[in-house]
Amino acid sequence: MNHFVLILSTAIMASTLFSCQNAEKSKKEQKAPNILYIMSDDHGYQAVSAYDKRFINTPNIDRIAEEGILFTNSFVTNSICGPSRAVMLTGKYSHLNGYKVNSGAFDGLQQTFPKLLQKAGYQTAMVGKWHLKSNPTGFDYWNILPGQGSYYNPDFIEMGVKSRHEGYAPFVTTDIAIDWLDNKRDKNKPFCLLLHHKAVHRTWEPDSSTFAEFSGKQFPVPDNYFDDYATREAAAAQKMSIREKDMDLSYDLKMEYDGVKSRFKWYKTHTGRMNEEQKAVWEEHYRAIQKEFMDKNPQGKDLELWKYQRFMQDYLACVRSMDESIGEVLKYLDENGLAENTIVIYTSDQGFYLGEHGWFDKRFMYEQSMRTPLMMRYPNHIKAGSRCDALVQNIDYAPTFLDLANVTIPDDIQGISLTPLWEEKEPKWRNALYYHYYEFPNEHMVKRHYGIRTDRYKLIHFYNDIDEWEFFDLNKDPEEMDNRYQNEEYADVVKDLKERLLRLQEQYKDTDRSTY
Ligand code: SGN
Ligand code: CA
Repeated sequence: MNHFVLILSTAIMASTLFSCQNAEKSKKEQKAPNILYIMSDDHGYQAVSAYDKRFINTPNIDRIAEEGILFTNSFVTNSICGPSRAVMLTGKYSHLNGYKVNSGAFDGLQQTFPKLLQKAGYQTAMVGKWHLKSNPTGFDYWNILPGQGSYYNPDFIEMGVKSRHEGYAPFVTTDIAIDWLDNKRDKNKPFCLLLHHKAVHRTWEPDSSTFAEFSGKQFPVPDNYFDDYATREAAAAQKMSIREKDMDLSYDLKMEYDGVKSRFKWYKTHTGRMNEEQKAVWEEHYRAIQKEFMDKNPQGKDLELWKYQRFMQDYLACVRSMDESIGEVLKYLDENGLAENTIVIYTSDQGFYLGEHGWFDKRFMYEQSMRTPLMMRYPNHIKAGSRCDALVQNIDYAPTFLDLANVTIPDDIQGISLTPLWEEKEPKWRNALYYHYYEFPNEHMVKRHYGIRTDRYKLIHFYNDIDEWEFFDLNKDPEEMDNRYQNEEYADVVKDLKERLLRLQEQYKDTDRSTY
């Protein structure tokens, strides 16, 4: 019935044409599709094997891309948790949806895509990490983790009622989602389910099923791990270094037994919610690592490298469990005849540094945190194995979901539907992205900044207690080590980018200079 012409998307310089493939079925002919929107927390694309095979194999997440489309240039507008979630719900930048930093409460009275889908006859549900303080609105069912949530035996708040769930967060979250799909929804209506994981957020407490795989495993160290931040004043001022005390031996890396008593204070942070059996397995695992650490007693650079490996082991172990839990929900769709008419999306609330520039965490407009994984599967509509290089951003998710559900996209939504990227041969597309980060002064001390990114260049202005411009030629300097803002050779390019940046600020209505 359906056949497709696959044209791999290619970013054409000086042009805005992208094409990923053609689809034949018109939206009108379709039965309203279900939407399963899976999102993790802090999952950098470097730890998704569909993007990068150096660190971990993630077969279940990759399956979504293999059977659908992988977006190779996917970005956020403000690389921090709550704000990113608010952008995704509203399709609007932080200055318009009102949620600029991780504090205060999201204004749940405003328009969101779940509300619009609900109005159009969808059953809507939100399960897992929410992190927006106010109670979810626009959902027929919600069952959320309080705040950041816990890895072990997490509490969940089901429609206002809190209870403890035995088990490990990714699996518990998936079980709750499957229970809603199986038993709680109205099966006569299409559904939109937001399945949002707490994993893989700090402080990376792995499930014991992963201990064997990651114990002592060594990973390639990024070339710029020992970055000295020359030419980048704001980068030098951050407090998110693995090498420095920002990454703590006990709090983050769990070295807190025998002989390191002063650090013992964090033991409860990790084990406080565990039952006796979980605690015993955990202690056995970390005591052995600590013994080896104390015998070796690494110092200086050796210690900085040891910290990188220790961090990666726990971070990737959390990725492993989350990937497995995603396999479970995909299997549920397969086994219940839901795979074909359900659009599955995988993304993260933002990217994450895995040692690049010596860092963990996110926030900066540099590549590892401005980017976020994005893939979608929609059998019979998106051809398996498609890739798309167009510049896409998390403001685009809301209009995409509405479009796929054949619901009118309100004019005040700032993003654009991604559907032309696989439905049209030569869709017109944007050629630059706008970014604005606000959370300063705060933990990790990343200064406020805004900027523009094109397919080749990036221009950033750090402001507030600093006035620094940074400019990068991503073709020549993909690691963003060399701020060429003062370089005469690029004077015209910088001038042009500054004009385009102003135009983007006007287009996105971020023009109130009293706020930045
Ligand atoms: C916590 C973390 C930070 C992290 C923020 C924001 N510290 O405060 O490292 O940057 O969350 O993360 S922790 O000690 O509590 O782990 S976000 O993804 O929720 O925005
Ligand atoms: Ca996050």
